[in-house]
Amino acid sequence: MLRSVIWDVDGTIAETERDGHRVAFNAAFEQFDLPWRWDVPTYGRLLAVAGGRERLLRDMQDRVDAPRTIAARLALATSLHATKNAIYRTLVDTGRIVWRPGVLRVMEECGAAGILLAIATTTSRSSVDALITCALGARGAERFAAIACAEDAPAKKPDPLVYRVVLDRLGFGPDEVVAIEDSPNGWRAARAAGIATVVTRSDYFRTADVDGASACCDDLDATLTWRGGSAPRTDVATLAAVLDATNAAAWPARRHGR
Ligand code: XBP
Ligand code: MG
Repeated sequence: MLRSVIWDVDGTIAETERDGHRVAFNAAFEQFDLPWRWDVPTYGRLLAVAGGRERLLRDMQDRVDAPRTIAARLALATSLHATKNAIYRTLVDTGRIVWRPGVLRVMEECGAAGILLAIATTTSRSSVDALITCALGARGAERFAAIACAEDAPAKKPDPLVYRVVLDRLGFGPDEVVAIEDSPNGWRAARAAGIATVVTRSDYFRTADVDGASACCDDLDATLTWRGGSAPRTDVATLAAVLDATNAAAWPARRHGR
Protein backbone atom coordinates (compact mmCIF):
# COMPACT_ATOMS: atom_id res chain seq x y z
CA MET A 1 0.00 0.00 0.00
CA LEU A 2 1.28 3.45 -0.94
CA ARG A 3 1.81 5.48 2.25
CA SER A 4 4.20 8.23 1.18
CA VAL A 5 5.59 9.98 -1.89
CA ILE A 6 9.17 11.14 -1.41
CA TRP A 7 10.21 14.09 -3.58
CA ASP A 8 13.62 15.01 -4.85
CA VAL A 9 13.98 18.81 -5.11
CA ASP A 10 16.39 20.13 -7.77
CA GLY A 11 15.20 19.24 -11.26
CA THR A 12 12.13 17.40 -9.93
CA ILE A 13 10.04 20.04 -8.18
CA ALA A 14 11.47 22.85 -10.33
CA GLU A 15 14.15 23.42 -12.98
CA THR A 16 16.47 24.92 -10.40
CA GLU A 17 19.85 23.95 -11.79
CA ARG A 18 20.43 25.90 -15.04
CA ASP A 19 18.61 29.11 -14.11
CA GLY A 20 18.96 28.95 -10.33
CA HIS A 21 22.02 27.31 -8.79
CA ARG A 22 24.23 27.83 -11.89
CA VAL A 23 23.37 31.53 -12.14
CA ALA A 24 23.92 31.94 -8.38
CA PHE A 25 27.31 30.19 -8.51
CA ASN A 26 28.42 32.54 -11.31
CA ALA A 27 27.25 35.58 -9.34
CA ALA A 28 29.20 34.28 -6.31
CA PHE A 29 32.35 33.89 -8.44
CA GLU A 30 31.91 37.51 -9.53
CA GLN A 31 31.48 38.71 -5.93
CA PHE A 32 34.73 36.94 -5.02
CA ASP A 33 36.52 38.61 -8.00
CA LEU A 34 37.14 35.20 -9.53
CA PRO A 35 37.20 34.88 -13.35
CA TRP A 36 35.48 31.49 -13.12
CA ARG A 37 32.13 31.05 -14.91
CA TRP A 38 30.04 27.93 -15.52
CA ASP A 39 28.22 27.97 -18.85
CA VAL A 40 25.18 25.75 -19.41
CA PRO A 41 27.01 22.68 -20.85
CA THR A 42 29.85 22.92 -18.31
CA TYR A 43 27.39 22.99 -15.43
CA GLY A 44 25.59 20.01 -16.96
CA ARG A 45 28.82 18.00 -16.84
CA LEU A 46 29.47 19.11 -13.28
CA LEU A 47 26.05 17.82 -12.20
CA ALA A 48 27.62 14.36 -12.17
CA VAL A 49 28.92 15.53 -8.77
CA ALA A 50 26.07 15.87 -6.26
CA GLY A 51 26.28 18.73 -3.78
CA GLY A 52 27.21 22.32 -4.57
CA ARG A 53 30.28 22.42 -2.33
CA GLU A 54 31.51 19.08 -3.67
CA ARG A 55 30.94 20.42 -7.22
CA LEU A 56 33.10 23.45 -6.49
CA LEU A 57 35.90 21.26 -5.12
CA ARG A 58 35.74 19.00 -8.18
CA ASP A 59 35.96 22.00 -10.51
CA MET A 60 38.98 23.39 -8.62
CA GLN A 61 40.92 20.21 -9.46
CA ASP A 62 41.03 21.38 -13.10
CA ARG A 63 41.90 25.05 -12.43
CA VAL A 64 45.45 26.36 -12.39
CA ASP A 65 44.28 29.45 -10.46
CA ALA A 66 42.59 27.47 -7.65
CA PRO A 67 44.13 27.64 -4.15
CA ARG A 68 47.03 25.19 -3.79
CA THR A 69 46.35 23.57 -0.45
CA ILE A 70 43.37 21.37 0.40
CA ALA A 71 42.63 23.53 3.46
CA ALA A 72 42.49 26.71 1.35
CA ARG A 73 40.25 25.01 -1.23
CA LEU A 74 37.86 23.79 1.44
CA ALA A 75 37.69 27.28 2.97
CA LEU A 76 37.05 28.92 -0.40
CA ALA A 77 34.43 26.32 -1.38
CA THR A 78 32.61 26.85 1.93
CA SER A 79 32.53 30.64 1.52
CA LEU A 80 31.53 30.50 -2.14
CA HIS A 81 28.81 27.99 -1.37
CA ALA A 82 27.32 30.14 1.42
CA THR A 83 27.29 33.16 -0.90
CA LYS A 84 25.77 31.10 -3.71
CA ASN A 85 23.00 29.87 -1.42
CA ALA A 86 22.14 33.44 -0.36
CA ILE A 87 21.97 34.56 -4.01
CA TYR A 88 19.92 31.47 -4.92
CA ARG A 89 17.37 32.30 -2.22
CA THR A 90 16.98 35.79 -3.67
CA LEU A 91 16.44 34.33 -7.15
CA VAL A 92 13.71 32.04 -5.82
CA ASP A 93 12.12 34.75 -3.64
CA THR A 94 11.88 37.08 -6.65
CA GLY A 95 10.01 34.52 -8.72
CA ARG A 96 12.81 33.42 -11.07
CA ILE A 97 12.07 29.72 -10.50
CA VAL A 98 8.64 28.18 -11.17
CA TRP A 99 7.46 24.70 -10.18
CA ARG A 100 7.31 22.05 -12.89
CA PRO A 101 4.01 20.91 -14.45
CA GLY A 102 1.90 18.61 -12.30
CA VAL A 103 3.99 18.83 -9.13
CA LEU A 104 1.53 20.87 -7.09
CA ARG A 105 -1.41 18.81 -8.44
CA VAL A 106 0.18 15.49 -7.43
CA MET A 107 1.09 16.87 -4.00
CA GLU A 108 -2.51 18.02 -3.45
CA GLU A 109 -3.90 14.69 -4.63
CA CYS A 110 -1.59 12.91 -2.17
CA GLY A 111 -2.79 15.17 0.65
CA ALA A 112 -6.44 14.45 -0.19
CA ALA A 113 -5.75 10.69 -0.28
CA GLY A 114 -3.91 10.67 3.07
CA ILE A 115 -0.56 9.83 1.44
CA LEU A 116 2.23 11.57 3.32
CA LEU A 117 4.59 13.94 1.51
CA ALA A 118 8.33 13.81 2.17
CA ILE A 119 11.53 15.28 0.70
CA ALA A 120 14.91 13.61 0.12
CA THR A 121 17.48 15.95 -1.41
CA THR A 122 21.21 16.61 -1.49
CA THR A 123 20.60 20.34 -1.58
CA SER A 124 20.86 22.71 1.40
CA ARG A 125 17.89 23.21 3.73
CA SER A 126 17.80 26.97 3.05
CA SER A 127 17.30 26.31 -0.68
CA VAL A 128 14.53 23.79 0.03
CA ASP A 129 12.74 26.24 2.32
CA ALA A 130 12.94 29.02 -0.27
CA LEU A 131 11.47 26.80 -2.99
CA ILE A 132 8.65 25.50 -0.78
CA THR A 133 7.77 28.96 0.49
CA CYS A 134 7.58 30.43 -3.02
CA ALA A 135 4.78 28.02 -4.03
CA LEU A 136 3.17 26.91 -0.75
CA GLY A 137 3.59 29.96 1.50
CA ALA A 138 5.46 30.54 4.74
CA ARG A 139 4.02 27.43 6.42
CA GLY A 140 4.49 25.21 3.35
CA ALA A 141 7.11 23.00 5.01
CA GLU A 142 4.46 21.83 7.48
CA ARG A 143 2.80 19.92 4.66
CA PHE A 144 5.75 17.49 4.60
CA ALA A 145 5.90 14.68 7.14
CA ALA A 146 9.70 14.41 6.72
CA ILE A 147 12.34 16.56 5.05
CA ALA A 148 15.95 15.35 4.75
CA CYS A 149 18.58 17.56 3.10
CA ALA A 150 22.35 17.98 2.77
CA GLU A 151 22.62 18.80 6.47
CA ASP A 152 20.98 15.45 7.40
CA ALA A 153 22.91 13.19 5.02
CA PRO A 154 26.56 14.06 4.38
CA ALA A 155 26.97 11.17 1.90
CA LYS A 156 25.31 12.59 -1.20
CA LYS A 157 23.26 10.79 -3.87
CA PRO A 158 23.79 8.26 -5.42
CA ASP A 159 24.46 7.14 -1.85
CA PRO A 160 21.08 5.99 -0.42
CA LEU A 161 21.66 7.64 2.99
CA VAL A 162 19.21 10.53 2.50
CA TYR A 163 16.45 8.05 1.57
CA ARG A 164 17.22 5.88 4.58
CA VAL A 165 16.98 8.96 6.83
CA VAL A 166 13.56 9.82 5.38
CA LEU A 167 12.26 6.24 5.72
CA ASP A 168 13.42 6.22 9.32
CA ARG A 169 11.64 9.51 10.05
CA LEU A 170 8.46 8.35 8.31
CA GLY A 171 8.53 4.94 9.99
CA PHE A 172 7.69 3.20 6.67
CA GLY A 173 9.41 0.40 4.78
CA PRO A 174 10.82 0.93 1.26
CA ASP A 175 7.98 -1.13 -0.20
CA GLU A 176 5.41 1.40 1.09
CA VAL A 177 6.73 4.51 -0.65
CA VAL A 178 7.49 5.89 -4.11
CA ALA A 179 10.28 8.38 -4.88
CA ILE A 180 10.10 10.99 -7.64
CA GLU A 181 13.47 11.90 -9.11
CA ASP A 182 14.93 13.53 -12.23
CA SER A 183 18.56 12.40 -12.43
CA PRO A 184 20.65 9.22 -12.57
CA ASN A 185 22.29 10.04 -9.22
CA GLY A 186 18.80 10.49 -7.78
CA TRP A 187 17.09 7.33 -8.96
CA ARG A 188 20.18 5.27 -8.17
CA ALA A 189 20.08 6.55 -4.58
CA ALA A 190 16.40 5.67 -4.24
CA ARG A 191 16.86 2.27 -5.85
CA ALA A 192 19.82 1.49 -3.57
CA ALA A 193 17.44 2.13 -0.67
CA GLY A 194 14.99 -0.36 -2.23
CA ILE A 195 12.47 2.32 -3.22
CA ALA A 196 10.34 2.33 -6.39
CA THR A 197 11.21 5.43 -8.40
CA VAL A 198 9.41 7.52 -11.01
CA VAL A 199 11.84 9.56 -13.13
CA THR A 200 10.43 12.88 -14.35
CA ARG A 201 13.11 13.93 -16.82
CA SER A 202 14.49 17.44 -16.22
CA ASP A 203 16.20 19.62 -18.85
CA TYR A 204 19.70 18.41 -18.04
CA PHE A 205 18.67 14.73 -18.10
CA ARG A 206 16.30 14.50 -21.12
CA THR A 207 18.22 11.58 -22.60
CA ALA A 208 19.85 10.09 -19.48
CA ASP A 209 19.70 6.36 -18.76
CA VAL A 210 16.58 5.41 -16.78
CA ASP A 211 16.78 1.66 -17.26
CA GLY A 212 16.94 0.87 -13.55
CA ALA A 213 14.06 3.17 -12.59
CA SER A 214 10.50 1.91 -12.05
CA ALA A 215 8.75 4.39 -14.36
CA CYS A 216 9.53 7.40 -16.52
CA CYS A 217 7.84 10.55 -17.87
CA ASP A 218 8.79 13.92 -19.40
CA ASP A 219 6.88 15.68 -16.63
CA LEU A 220 4.08 14.73 -14.26
CA ASP A 221 1.40 16.00 -16.68
CA ALA A 222 2.83 13.88 -19.53
CA THR A 223 2.51 10.16 -20.32
CA LEU A 224 3.92 7.92 -17.58
CA THR A 225 5.24 4.50 -18.61
CA TRP A 226 6.35 1.58 -16.48
CA ARG A 227 6.92 -2.12 -17.00
CA GLY A 228 3.44 -3.47 -17.63
CA GLY A 229 1.56 -0.21 -17.96
CA SER A 230 1.18 3.39 -19.02
CA ALA A 231 -1.11 6.30 -18.13
CA PRO A 232 -1.74 9.76 -19.63
CA ARG A 233 -0.29 11.45 -16.54
CA THR A 234 1.03 10.78 -13.05
CA ASP A 235 -1.49 10.72 -10.22
CA VAL A 236 -2.10 8.82 -6.96
CA ALA A 237 -3.57 5.82 -8.78
CA THR A 238 -0.64 5.51 -11.21
CA LEU A 239 1.91 5.93 -8.41
CA ALA A 240 0.16 3.09 -6.54
CA ALA A 241 0.26 0.96 -9.72
CA VAL A 242 3.99 1.64 -10.16
CA LEU A 243 4.58 0.63 -6.53
CA ASP A 244 2.60 -2.60 -6.96
CA ALA A 245 4.43 -3.50 -10.19
CA THR A 246 7.83 -2.79 -8.60
CA ASN A 247 7.04 -4.78 -5.47
CA ALA A 248 5.69 -7.70 -7.53
CA ALA A 249 8.90 -7.76 -9.59
CA ALA A 250 11.13 -7.48 -6.51
CA TRP A 251 9.32 -10.10 -4.41
CA PRO A 252 10.68 -13.27 -6.13
CA ALA A 253 14.22 -11.83 -5.98
CA ARG A 254 13.82 -11.14 -2.24
CA ARG A 255 12.42 -14.65 -1.70
CA HIS A 256 15.48 -16.19 -3.37
CA GLY A 257 17.87 -13.89 -1.49
CA ARG A 258 18.99 -12.02 -4.64
C1 XBP B 1 20.86 18.44 -6.50
C2 XBP B 1 22.22 18.79 -6.10
C3 XBP B 1 22.50 20.03 -5.38
C4 XBP B 1 22.16 21.31 -6.15
C5 XBP B 1 22.75 22.52 -5.49
O1 XBP B 1 20.18 17.93 -5.43
O2 XBP B 1 23.12 18.02 -6.36
O3 XBP B 1 23.87 20.05 -5.09
O4 XBP B 1 22.71 21.25 -7.44
O5 XBP B 1 22.41 22.59 -4.15
P1 XBP B 1 18.77 17.13 -5.57
P2 XBP B 1 23.52 22.81 -3.00
O6 XBP B 1 18.50 16.80 -7.01
O7 XBP B 1 18.97 15.90 -4.72
O8 XBP B 1 17.73 18.05 -4.99
O9 XBP B 1 24.46 23.85 -3.50
O10 XBP B 1 22.75 23.26 -1.80
O11 XBP B 1 24.23 21.48 -2.80
MG1 MG C 1 17.34 16.18 -8.74
